Amino acid sequence: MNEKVLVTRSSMPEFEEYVEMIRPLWESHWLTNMGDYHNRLEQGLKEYMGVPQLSLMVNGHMALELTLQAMGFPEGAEVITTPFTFISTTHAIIRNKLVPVFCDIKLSDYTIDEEKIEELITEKTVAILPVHVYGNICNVKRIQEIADKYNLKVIYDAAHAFGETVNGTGVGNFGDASVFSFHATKVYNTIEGGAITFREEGLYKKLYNLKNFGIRSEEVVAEVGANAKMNEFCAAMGLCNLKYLGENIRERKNRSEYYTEKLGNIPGLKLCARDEENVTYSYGYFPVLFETGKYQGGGMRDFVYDKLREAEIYSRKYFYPITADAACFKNKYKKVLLENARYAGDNILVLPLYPELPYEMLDRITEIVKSCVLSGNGVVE
Ligand code: T4K
Repeated sequence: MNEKVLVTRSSMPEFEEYVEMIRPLWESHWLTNMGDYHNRLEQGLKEYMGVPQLSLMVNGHMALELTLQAMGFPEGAEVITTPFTFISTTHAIIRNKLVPVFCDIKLSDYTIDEEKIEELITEKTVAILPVHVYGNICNVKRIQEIADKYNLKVIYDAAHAFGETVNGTGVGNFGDASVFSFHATKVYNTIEGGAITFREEGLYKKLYNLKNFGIRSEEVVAEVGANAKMNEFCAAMGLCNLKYLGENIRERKNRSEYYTEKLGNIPGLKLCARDEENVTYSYGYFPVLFETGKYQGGGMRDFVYDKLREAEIYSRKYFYPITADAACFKNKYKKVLLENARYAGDNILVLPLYPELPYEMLDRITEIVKSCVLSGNGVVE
């Protein structure tokens, strides 16, 4: 019980199972560049996610970058996006020489406030890039209506929503494309990895070329691509982990429900509702909002974070600061009121959650959280 507890812990198959999986690589010597495991995993994931097209990538970030590149937007075009996300989402826009236009979020589920999108659209807008943050699904219907009205592309950052469905439809079917992360910290990991799902058949070839330097043949390089291919060791890990995904998500769900039981009725604490009946969640994160009643602070959140650290429990402030306030581009882009996003960034703490997290540890964590809140320390007046 005295071991450090981190916010998450990578899910891994049995050592022997992985070793058996990679053994053939010592015979084939084929280690990367769209090998057999890469192709098998693309097929397996397409089936698991119920999507028509899927392209595997080296990580979620490159998947975002190359999706934007594949859309062929002109330099300086604007992309409406959420600032309440991991920095990767915003970086991918800027690294494509596009301009992020930040839109505030809803405090009900922390996803982009679809009713604030239209007022941000200009003649330069080409796309909307929302995030299914913490696995909470955006209002995909309304976002599509807006996109159709203004002829915009919709690219979902679905890094947190792998394996989720809405009314039985895999989350990767919404918008023009959805991007997933299979990083070691995710519900499903390929060590490092990611994927793009989409409908348009032609996009598969485009992405295939872009992830392989833009090479068409031994002597022809037709465009400036990147190296974003998933290697065989990562694909092998992905094939192994796919088998245990159901069990993994069940264990996460049980622990989420246990947290909710323990922390559900405490004044000043707001949990993320996982009660949309038509949604199957994958329980990647357990965010808790410490309500200060003020649009400032982080008082109680930071206090709890410190108290947990004293007990060697490492929660995380996902996502503080919001990406619009990142030191590398603060104040560089259009100023928009981002009240809710800053409030969430200042007051949310993500508690440890992973399949093997012992229930005694959940008791310990919830007791510390409860005692901080009930003692009232750290509240911003
Ligand atoms: N879009 C969104 C919305 C995202 O959240 C992300 C990634 C992306 C795009 C980009 O996808 P990728 O290019 O990463 O595939 C972590 C992850 O590195 C990052 O993947 C993730 N989002 C982000 C939310 O969290 P850090 O800086 O917090 O990671 P780190 O190293 O502090 O790890 C957190 C905890 O995870 C550790 O305390 C223990 C555990 N862990 C970590 C590693 C690296 C393991 O158990 N095993 C490991 O190998 O960013």
